[in-house]
Amino acid sequence: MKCVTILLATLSPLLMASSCGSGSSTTGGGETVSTPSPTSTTAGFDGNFAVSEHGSFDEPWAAAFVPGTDVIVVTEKGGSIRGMNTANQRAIFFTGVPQVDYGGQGGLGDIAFLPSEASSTIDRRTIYLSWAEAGSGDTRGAVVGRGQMVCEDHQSCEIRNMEVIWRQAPKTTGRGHYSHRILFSPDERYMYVASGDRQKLDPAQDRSNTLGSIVRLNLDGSAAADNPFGDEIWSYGHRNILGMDFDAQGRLWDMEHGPKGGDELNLVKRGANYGWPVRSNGVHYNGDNIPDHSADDGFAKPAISWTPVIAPGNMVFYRGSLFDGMKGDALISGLSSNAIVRVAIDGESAIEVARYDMGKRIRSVIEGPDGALWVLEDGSGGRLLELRPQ
Ligand SMILES: [Ca+2]
Ligand SMILES: [Ca+2]
Repeated sequence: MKCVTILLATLSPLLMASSCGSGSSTTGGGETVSTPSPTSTTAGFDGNFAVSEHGSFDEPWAAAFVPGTDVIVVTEKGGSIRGMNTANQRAIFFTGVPQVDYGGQGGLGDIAFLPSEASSTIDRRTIYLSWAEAGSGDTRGAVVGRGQMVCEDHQSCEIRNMEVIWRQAPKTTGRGHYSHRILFSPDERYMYVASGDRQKLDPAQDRSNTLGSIVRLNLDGSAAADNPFGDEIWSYGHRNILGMDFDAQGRLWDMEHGPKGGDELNLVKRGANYGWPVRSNGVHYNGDNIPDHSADDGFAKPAISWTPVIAPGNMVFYRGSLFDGMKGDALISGLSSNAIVRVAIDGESAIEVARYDMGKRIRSVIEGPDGALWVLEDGSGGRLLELRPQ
């Protein structure tokens, strides 16, 4: 296919891209039928990646590949789900998405599938979703639901029997800091759910609620039997956790928003208290001081923190080998930083080793089946990008 080089001025005046356009064929009746094909670029993002564009979404929030397949599924904050078979670019439409409380930072959130259900077709899978649920009065809170995804013809999928199996408690006013990230343990015995502080601060130090904590649950949403405090809580003193992943050693890490400054990457340990809102390497938005983490403050300290903030959208450890030397590094999507931030881990410490300027707020970065990176821009019209080595 002949590609035409164009200048994508909206991304960066220096970003040269080539548009391969759509292929076309002529039917027997003489009409031209377009077949979708991604737009490819020959260079981009500081020359680090070959970039292909796969359409745009309405406020995309999270993405996941259906295990064992080339199908990527994307949640949109307003309460819809759209998929695409990355092998042939075919769109997959979803019905049966639960009603969500949309507004502020809330709406439809995370999506997760069980790796143990991997198979070559997507016919029927367990699907986990998180979303903001309205409560009584002017309150709301995050929930996690579990249902079945039934795909009859590989072009449309229905979510059936979606049942709420966990609720953040208590529901509160406001529409911020839900967190509601879902992560299965590597052995798939447990489900970790990030429960943000709902912008209420002090509840993060109060273990009588689940705000500002990471909870560890069985796959049916009940509290795991051997949690440190005999309830759902695994760790606490968190603020707004938007990234969680296990590293190759099976250690849990979280990436959370600080206030004005003080974004944190934490190695998450059983029963540990991460200090919010007593300690933060940032300050309150009004400039009021918050003492920084210190060696003797009694709280678990971040492996690395950022001021100014990167404003994480999510975080994954790179497991593949497509990108030379990247295996084991954490990749963090950056909202206000318009970047993908790459962090190397050394024992229990971490260091930023690269920052890839993407020119837009980046909501999510995940790894595809063959090690390519799949990136969602933030907001209305946020594009799905596929990044490969140059
Ligand atoms: Ca902290
Ligand atoms: Ca501080």
